[in-house]
Amino acid sequence: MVNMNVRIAVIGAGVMGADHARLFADELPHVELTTICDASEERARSIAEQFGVANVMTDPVEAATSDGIDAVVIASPDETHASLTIAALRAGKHVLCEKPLSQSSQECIQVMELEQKIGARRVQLGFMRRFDPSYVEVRAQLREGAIGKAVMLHCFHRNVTAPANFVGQMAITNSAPHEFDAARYLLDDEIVAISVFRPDVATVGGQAMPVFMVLKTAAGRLVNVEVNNNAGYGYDVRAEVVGELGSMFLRAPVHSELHAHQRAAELYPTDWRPRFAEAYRLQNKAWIDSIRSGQPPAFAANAWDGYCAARIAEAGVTALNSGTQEPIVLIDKPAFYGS
Ligand code: ISE
Repeated sequence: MVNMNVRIAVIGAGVMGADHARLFADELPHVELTTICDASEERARSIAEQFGVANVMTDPVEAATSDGIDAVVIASPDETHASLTIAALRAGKHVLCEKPLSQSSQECIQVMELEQKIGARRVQLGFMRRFDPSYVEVRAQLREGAIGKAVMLHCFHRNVTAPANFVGQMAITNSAPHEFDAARYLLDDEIVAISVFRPDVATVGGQAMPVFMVLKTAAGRLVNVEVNNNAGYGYDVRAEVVGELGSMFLRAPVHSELHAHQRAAELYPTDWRPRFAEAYRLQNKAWIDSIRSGQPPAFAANAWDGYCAARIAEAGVTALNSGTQEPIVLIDKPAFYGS
């Protein structure tokens, strides 16, 4: 479909669904945003009106399989991602699925099996950080040997407040998968074990208390990940890779600096959209380009990456409950997903 517009349905009209709709309607060429679907017709209609979209639907399976679309963005609640991906694949659609692909690695295997049966890579996963200029640059520098062999990675991931539906383990199953994928992507290494700790003194956050994870990689690197969904002060994601010859920090874009009352300050966004605005734009552009060209984007996350993140999260939940280090055993990587 090299010369054609890609006809898209967005499923889920929450924060991310609305942002995807905006990107496809206002920022990206070669797209026809035809449908917005949400369980709440009112919410779907409001996004559709905002971006001039013709169809409003409330049944996600109908939206994912409808004749009038080529591709579907799945931004509905986490537990619906895999089944909607499967429905869309069976109907011959391309899929951009928000993370996680599933909270069950078994379901990710079902998606991979179906994709292999179809014989074409049709699923891109919304690990948008792979497109973020800071992650791209750090990865490139690492590969060029700028800091020698990478031995440790420190990550932290903070939200202002956890959404009301957040329970304790969602720090691991919903937020941390970004870190799991970023670690695999930056280090080019698989995660083989995880331990999860919680600070006993923390009192803010109720069920959604901070978690502190230590991951081991196949090559013997160490990665620590703090997820704190009630940090209060702003959306703040950072990382430092420590190599044998130096270290590299990821940097968030800074657009201004406030000077007042004898202080200088940088402003924090209230959620991830401003921090990763360029990453989302580049991710969605790469997805459209890949559908039009028939070539999967070079470093986008695929169903295998979704499976790996789900396995790590599953092991993380077990480790949280057991208090012991949990091994992460993966199935053999299908040749279909490259080496
Ligand atoms: C949310 O679902 C996201 O995907 C954000 O990128 C992440 O930072 C946040 O922690 C998640 O809850």
